[in-house]
Amino acid sequence: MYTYLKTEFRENGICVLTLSAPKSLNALNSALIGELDDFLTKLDTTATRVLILTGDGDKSFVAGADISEMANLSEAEGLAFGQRGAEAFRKLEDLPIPTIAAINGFALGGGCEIAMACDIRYASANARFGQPEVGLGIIPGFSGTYRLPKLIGQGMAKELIYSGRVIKADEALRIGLINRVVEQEELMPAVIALAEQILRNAPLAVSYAKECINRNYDLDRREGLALENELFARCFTTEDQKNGMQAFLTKQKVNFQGK
Ligand code: CO8
Repeated sequence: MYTYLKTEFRENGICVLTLSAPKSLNALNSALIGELDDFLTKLDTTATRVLILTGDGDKSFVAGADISEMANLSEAEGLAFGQRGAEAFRKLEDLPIPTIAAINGFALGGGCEIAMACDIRYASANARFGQPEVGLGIIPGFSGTYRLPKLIGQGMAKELIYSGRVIKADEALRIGLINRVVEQEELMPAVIALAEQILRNAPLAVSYAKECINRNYDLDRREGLALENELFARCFTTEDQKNGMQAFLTKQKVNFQGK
């Protein structure tokens, strides 16, 4: 159904979404971005409870936006291209389920930006990160100037964006851009293991926690604390809370239903 996306829906509620444009190291062309937007709009987040995003092959996660498509854009076309990507990434970030980027190689420019729109980032040891846009005469256009400083702080974000320096996975880990580094063959098993650990928890509680953290982008301290209070209280309307606490008190195992 899609040209640039491969989807694998597993029975346990994990979906692995692979971005696939192998001839350009999975660069984000506008058709791929359109497919991604369509996929995210239609994704059933009741059936799918964790989304894993990765790149095709063992060399590149996403090598950025497609430079051949951008080379001759006008200002209006640049605006439209940037908006399409940013909107798709915002949909990814706003999904009510956890998302994990399995970064299996280059994550440059738009590749680093799409990884940052995921909740959690695991990378293989061969992964490389950077925002090399200024070397092409542009700036990050898929929300990198917004998300990178939030993740790693302004000073480090400015250094990476102004210099365009490409960093290795161990440095990305050290500065907090990613959560974990493993060998390439261990990447998907490690990501799946994390997804399965998340799946053992109450789906609504996980979703409320994500909502609190994400909405803090837009809220001041008082509003952020009030939102947590509200969603914490809402947990007590769920069967999962009753079953989870009852199971603890009676030393039983719990099977959360997401209700
Ligand atoms: N776009 C298009 N094609 C690409 C891209 C890309 N981003 N990256 C790689 N390719 C292509 C190459 O042109 C090459 O094609 P061909 O075989 O036809 O010559 C093929 O993929 C393989 O690449 P290389 O031969 O270069 O492979 P290497 O192993 O030598 O190098 C690198 C790998 C280091 C990843 C190198 O390809 C590279 O530097 N790529 C570009 C990385 C980059 O600068 N990315 C940032 C792009 S800008 C961006 O993402 C901005 C996002 C916001 C846009 C908003 C727009 C308004």
